[in-house]
Amino acid sequence: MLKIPIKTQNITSLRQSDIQKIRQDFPILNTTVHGKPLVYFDNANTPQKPQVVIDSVNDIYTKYYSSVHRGVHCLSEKSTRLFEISRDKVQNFISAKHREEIIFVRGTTEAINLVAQSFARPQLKPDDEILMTTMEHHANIIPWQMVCGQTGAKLKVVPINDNGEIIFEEFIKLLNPRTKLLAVVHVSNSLGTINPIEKMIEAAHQQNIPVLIDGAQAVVHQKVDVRKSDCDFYAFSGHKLYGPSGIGVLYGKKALLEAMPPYQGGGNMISQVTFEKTIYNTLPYKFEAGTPHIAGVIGLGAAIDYIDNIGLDKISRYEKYLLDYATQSMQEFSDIRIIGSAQKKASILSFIFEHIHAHDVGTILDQEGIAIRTGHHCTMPLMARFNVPATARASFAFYNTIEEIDVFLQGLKKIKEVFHV
Ligand code: C6P
Repeated sequence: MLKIPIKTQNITSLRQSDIQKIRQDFPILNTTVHGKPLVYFDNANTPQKPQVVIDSVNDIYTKYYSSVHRGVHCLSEKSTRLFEISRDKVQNFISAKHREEIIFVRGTTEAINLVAQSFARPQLKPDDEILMTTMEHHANIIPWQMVCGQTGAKLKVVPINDNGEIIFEEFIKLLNPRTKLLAVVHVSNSLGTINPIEKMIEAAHQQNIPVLIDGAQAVVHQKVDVRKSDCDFYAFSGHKLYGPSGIGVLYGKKALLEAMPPYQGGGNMISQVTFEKTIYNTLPYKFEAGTPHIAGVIGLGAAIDYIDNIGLDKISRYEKYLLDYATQSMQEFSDIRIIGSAQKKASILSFIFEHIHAHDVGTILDQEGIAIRTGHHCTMPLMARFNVPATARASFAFYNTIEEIDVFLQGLKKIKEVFHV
C-alpha cells in the first residue's frame, strides 16, 4: 500500500476516536456480509441510519402515532407539534427565510416534478428553453423532457470538460431571453463534481432566469445556505441525509410558491371546499395533499439534529481526507481510470477497470463484504459523454475509515487476480 502522509489523521477535525464513537451509532456497521465485516461504500446511493433516527421512528409508532393537522386529541396534537418542529429544523438547516418555504415531498424526484408541473408548465411556450448540464441525474432531466413534450419548450445542455466540470463560458453563452429556467445539480452523483452554483445563479439572475438546484448529493457533504446562494428552488431527499426513505424537501422562495397552483389535490391542501369551488390552503400545506409521511418527517428532523451535532464542516473535511487518500492510492493501479477529477469534489469516486465490466467489479467486491454501486447511476447521458456504459462508484461517508479504504484497495487487487490482468 502507498505510504501517504495524510494517513496521520491529525490534520482533520474528526479524529480516530470520534470516528470509532460515530460508528457505534450505526448498528449495521457492526454486521458482516459473506462472513466479512461490512464495508459500506454505497453512501451516495443511500447511507446507513444512526440509532437516533431508528429510535425516533420507533418512538413515533410506539408512543405517539397519530395523524397530523387533523385532530384535537392529545396524540394528534403531539405528532403535529413534532412534525412542524421538523419543518423548523429543515428551515434552519438550509437557512431558509420562512418556514412556509419548506414543502415536504417524497424526495428529490418528486420535488423536481412538482416544480416542472406547477411552476414551469403553466408559463412555458413553444421554443422556450430549459437549461441543464450534461451531468444531471435522470430526476433532473426527465421531468423537464416531460414538460417540454407538454408545452413545446426545448432542453438545452451545458457541456462539461474531461475532468467533469462545467465549461463556464459555454454556460454563459447558452443563457438567453428564451431560457425560462436553469435546473442544475449541486454535486454530481456520478462524478462528485461540486458545481459553482452561486456563480451560476448570479449569471442566470442577471437575465431574470429562475434557478432550481438538485441538492440530493450536496446537503450531506457541505453546509447549504439557500439565502446566500439565492436559488429559487432547492430539492433534496431525507434518505441521503441519514434520515428515512420516502421523505424529501422542496425549498422554494415564498413569492414563487404562492403564485404557483397546487401540484396535487386532496385533503390538507384546502381551506374551503364546495362542489363548485375550492379555496386552497396557505403555504406550505397547499403543496402537501393527503396524509404525509409522518414518521419520515420526524425521522428527518432527528437526522438533522444528528448531523448538526457532528457539524457539516468537520464532516466535509474528514470526507475530503478519505477521498484524497483513496484517489491517491488508486494511482497505483495503471489499469484503473477515474471518471471525474474536478478540482472541487465531494467524496464520490467513480472508476472503470480497463477490460473488466463494472458489474464484475461490484460482484467481486461484494464477496469481500464491500458494497459499492455499479452501473449508469441514473446518468446515462453523462456515461455517453465519457463513452462508458457504466462505472464502479465508491462513495464515502463520515463513518468510513482509512482502514476500510485499504480493504477496498485489497479488493481491487483481488479483482485483478481473478481476471489475470
Ligand atoms: N441518486 C445514486 O445512487 P431520490 O431517488 O428522489 O431520493 O433522488 C434522486 C436523485 C436526484 N439527484 C441526484 C443528484 C441523485 O444522486 C439522486 C439519487 C442515487 O446516485 C440513486 S440513482
